[in-house]
Amino acid sequence: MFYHDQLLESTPLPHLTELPPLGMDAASLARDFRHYYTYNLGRDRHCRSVHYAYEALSLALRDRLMERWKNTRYAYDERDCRRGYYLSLEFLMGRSLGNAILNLETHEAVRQGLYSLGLRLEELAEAEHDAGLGNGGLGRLAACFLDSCATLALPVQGYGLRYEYGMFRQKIVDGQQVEEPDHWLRAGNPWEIERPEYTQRVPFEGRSEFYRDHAGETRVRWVDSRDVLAVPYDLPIPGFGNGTVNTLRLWKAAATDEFNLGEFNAGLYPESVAAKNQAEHISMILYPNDASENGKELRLRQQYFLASASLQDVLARWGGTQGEDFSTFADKNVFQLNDTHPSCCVPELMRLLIDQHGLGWDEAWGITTRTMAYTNHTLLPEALEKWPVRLFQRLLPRPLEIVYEINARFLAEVARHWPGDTERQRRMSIIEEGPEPMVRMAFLALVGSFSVNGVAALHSRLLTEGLFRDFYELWPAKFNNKTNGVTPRRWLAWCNPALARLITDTVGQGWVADLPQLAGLAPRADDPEFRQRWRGVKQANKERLAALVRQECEVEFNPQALFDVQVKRIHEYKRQLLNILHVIHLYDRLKRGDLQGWTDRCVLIGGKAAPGYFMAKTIIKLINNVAHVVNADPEVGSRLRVAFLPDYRVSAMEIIAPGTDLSEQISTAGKEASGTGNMKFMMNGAVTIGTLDGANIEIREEVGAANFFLFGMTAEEVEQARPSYDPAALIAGNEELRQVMRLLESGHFNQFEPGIFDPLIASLHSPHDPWLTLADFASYVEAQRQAAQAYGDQEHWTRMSILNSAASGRFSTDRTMQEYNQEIWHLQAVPAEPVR
Ligand code: 26W
Repeated sequence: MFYHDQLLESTPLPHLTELPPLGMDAASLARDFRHYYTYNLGRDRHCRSVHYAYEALSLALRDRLMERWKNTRYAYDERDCRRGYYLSLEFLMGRSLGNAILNLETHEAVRQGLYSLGLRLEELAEAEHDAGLGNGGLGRLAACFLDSCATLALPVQGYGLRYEYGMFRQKIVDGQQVEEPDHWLRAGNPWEIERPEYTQRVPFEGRSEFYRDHAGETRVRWVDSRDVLAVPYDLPIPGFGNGTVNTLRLWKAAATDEFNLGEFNAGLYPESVAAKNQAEHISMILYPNDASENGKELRLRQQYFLASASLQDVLARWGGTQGEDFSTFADKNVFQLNDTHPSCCVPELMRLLIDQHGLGWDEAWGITTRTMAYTNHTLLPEALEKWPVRLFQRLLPRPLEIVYEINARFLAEVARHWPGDTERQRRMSIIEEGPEPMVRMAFLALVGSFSVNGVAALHSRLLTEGLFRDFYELWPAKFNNKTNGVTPRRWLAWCNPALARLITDTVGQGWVADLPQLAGLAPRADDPEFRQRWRGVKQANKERLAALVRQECEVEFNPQALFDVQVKRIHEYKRQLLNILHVIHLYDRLKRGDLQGWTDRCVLIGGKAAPGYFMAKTIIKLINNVAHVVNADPEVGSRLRVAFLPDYRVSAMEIIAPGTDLSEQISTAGKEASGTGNMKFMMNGAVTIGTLDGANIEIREEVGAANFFLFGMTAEEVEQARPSYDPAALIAGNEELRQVMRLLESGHFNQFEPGIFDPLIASLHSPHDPWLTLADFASYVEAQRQAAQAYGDQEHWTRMSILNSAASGRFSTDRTMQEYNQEIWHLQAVPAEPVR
């Protein structure tokens, strides 16, 4: 018998009775800490590594989560409730320790318990490695969603991949990005629980064949496949102060035993090890591409692996209680697809229901299209996933047959709706024809789902007008908007304790789970004494940020200056280049002695470039070179400082957002689906300088135009301007821009590296620049001038800062999740039995 089968043999333990609840007081926590430190980790007072102290505390807290986790599961099982599943190739969880402490509401007890042992929580928390299992916004959104679902006691489970290597670590060497592998599991992960007894088997390759079943029916089976095992690792997802602990289940790929044995028996030892390696590669690395799809075979393997393992897991649980009766399956389950990445779920659920469970096509299709819902996160054409049919055929022969059948039936519907419109059929086909036919994953997700949503109002509207227009005409009721949010637990209560305290002193503590209560701060914006306290908190947070910049960048930021921050993935559409052009303009002003209305400013830019994205890497190099020149210039002094923060990640943002004055959200209108960093900054009292793009529009509506620095063209204006975009004329017509371009082109920032910025310069000059960078330069500089002036009046600025926090209530993922639930999922909240 094989290892995993053995684990499935069930041996119930009827005599295993409940244990008494664990103490939440400082003494109990300290006792358990010592227990783990001494017996489990085998360390003593001579051990110098803070890591083990972090681990001991994590294990002690995990025990507390475990009790609640079990109660939550019991509550869901007893109620036999309808459940939701959030499927995502990315979960950017960051650190778990602080989150557990906050959501268990045990901060004070932990602090005291550690104090009795001579330890400081901050130091221990710093020892935790970020779980960087995501690229950027889409992955972090998934993490915030899980936090909110648990807080709302919604029975939602996450499904993802347990990448051995997460998002690469970014080093800056000579101003350039260098990537290093992020072996985040090296020191072990106290938050995960391996559950090999729920291992699933995922087929690849082989072929499909017809056969006759016992009843004489013709059926299809997938044969000669090379299977890979999916081993689940569960992470606890605690709700805030409500006793709920949900699950994030991450799959690790493992070779099957047979696979190994077959090769071993043939005497092919090295080959068998190689085969094992190949299987295990599937969950080895996170693809570090944000918004550009690169068509790698391994990526499709990852996607199918997640889809198949997760669906089999859900079906296995279903079978455990309902047997082969699927009549109520769609009433009890709903799957939310995080972008197209898990959209193999559509053909895979069909395959499992038809081939494995004997359902007919129509019944299976009814179930699939009543359980799948799809969220789109981008309009950029280069980010839309398409897989070559040939690759699909080789890797996933049986799912491809099902895709063909789905498409044939779908195109028949299109033909009925628009008789004779073959052009429309061609446009809408799931299979894109051409020399290399492709599977269009977005269309597959669209056809297979009952709900399709964008992530901000503008984005959702643009989807129905552009990319998905035909589908919108066919099925208008499928389309809806769900504006993103962020969790106020991590992004305010945890990361900004001083502000959290001030807010709680002012409006009470209810805001942590009901963010609109922050509106109670607004009247206090007119109170000078309150403004002073608010400013004091911001000042202390700026000092904390300045310390980070000093340590990571060796640049000195003066906390009296305006902290102007842009942190996000580096991409041309996000226009970090526009930001740096403004910095060059400020530098030019200082050199010319133009100090009229000057405000001292510290500019911080951070973010990772996809390793293969040459332009993004060149932008990083330019930022670093400009920083170098500006910071070294004695004529500039402390009036202007520029730094590029290496290795931007979740835990860095926890220091950055609280210490920021001005939040840069400057994408070309119509390109940023939503943005979520914009919301974190707003919550922490930063004022936004931004375009009418993504959720910026809604942020400005909430806070009012007077408390937002708006600039640039609208999405409509961008599309209108495109054909006649004339950068040469813009440069000729603007003395400040001319001067900036002159400095850049003179090689002032690359004296010993001739020509390195030519590609950036050329893109700025190109009438075909897709991001119309120079079109918004003049209005950007004007908005920046207004921001500088506003900052000069500290009372006025503080008022704006307070009003931004006060108006951020809508941007909690609690609201977002309530909307998903009311309009898409229709789940009942199921509170867990409290532990006492
Ligand atoms: C296939 C490779 C790939 C990888 C990532 C394609 C596309 C992506 C996404 C564009 C990544 C992403 O993070 N999108 C962001 O999603 C956020 C959450 O909805 C939004 O706030 C951002 O605007 C959007 O860029």
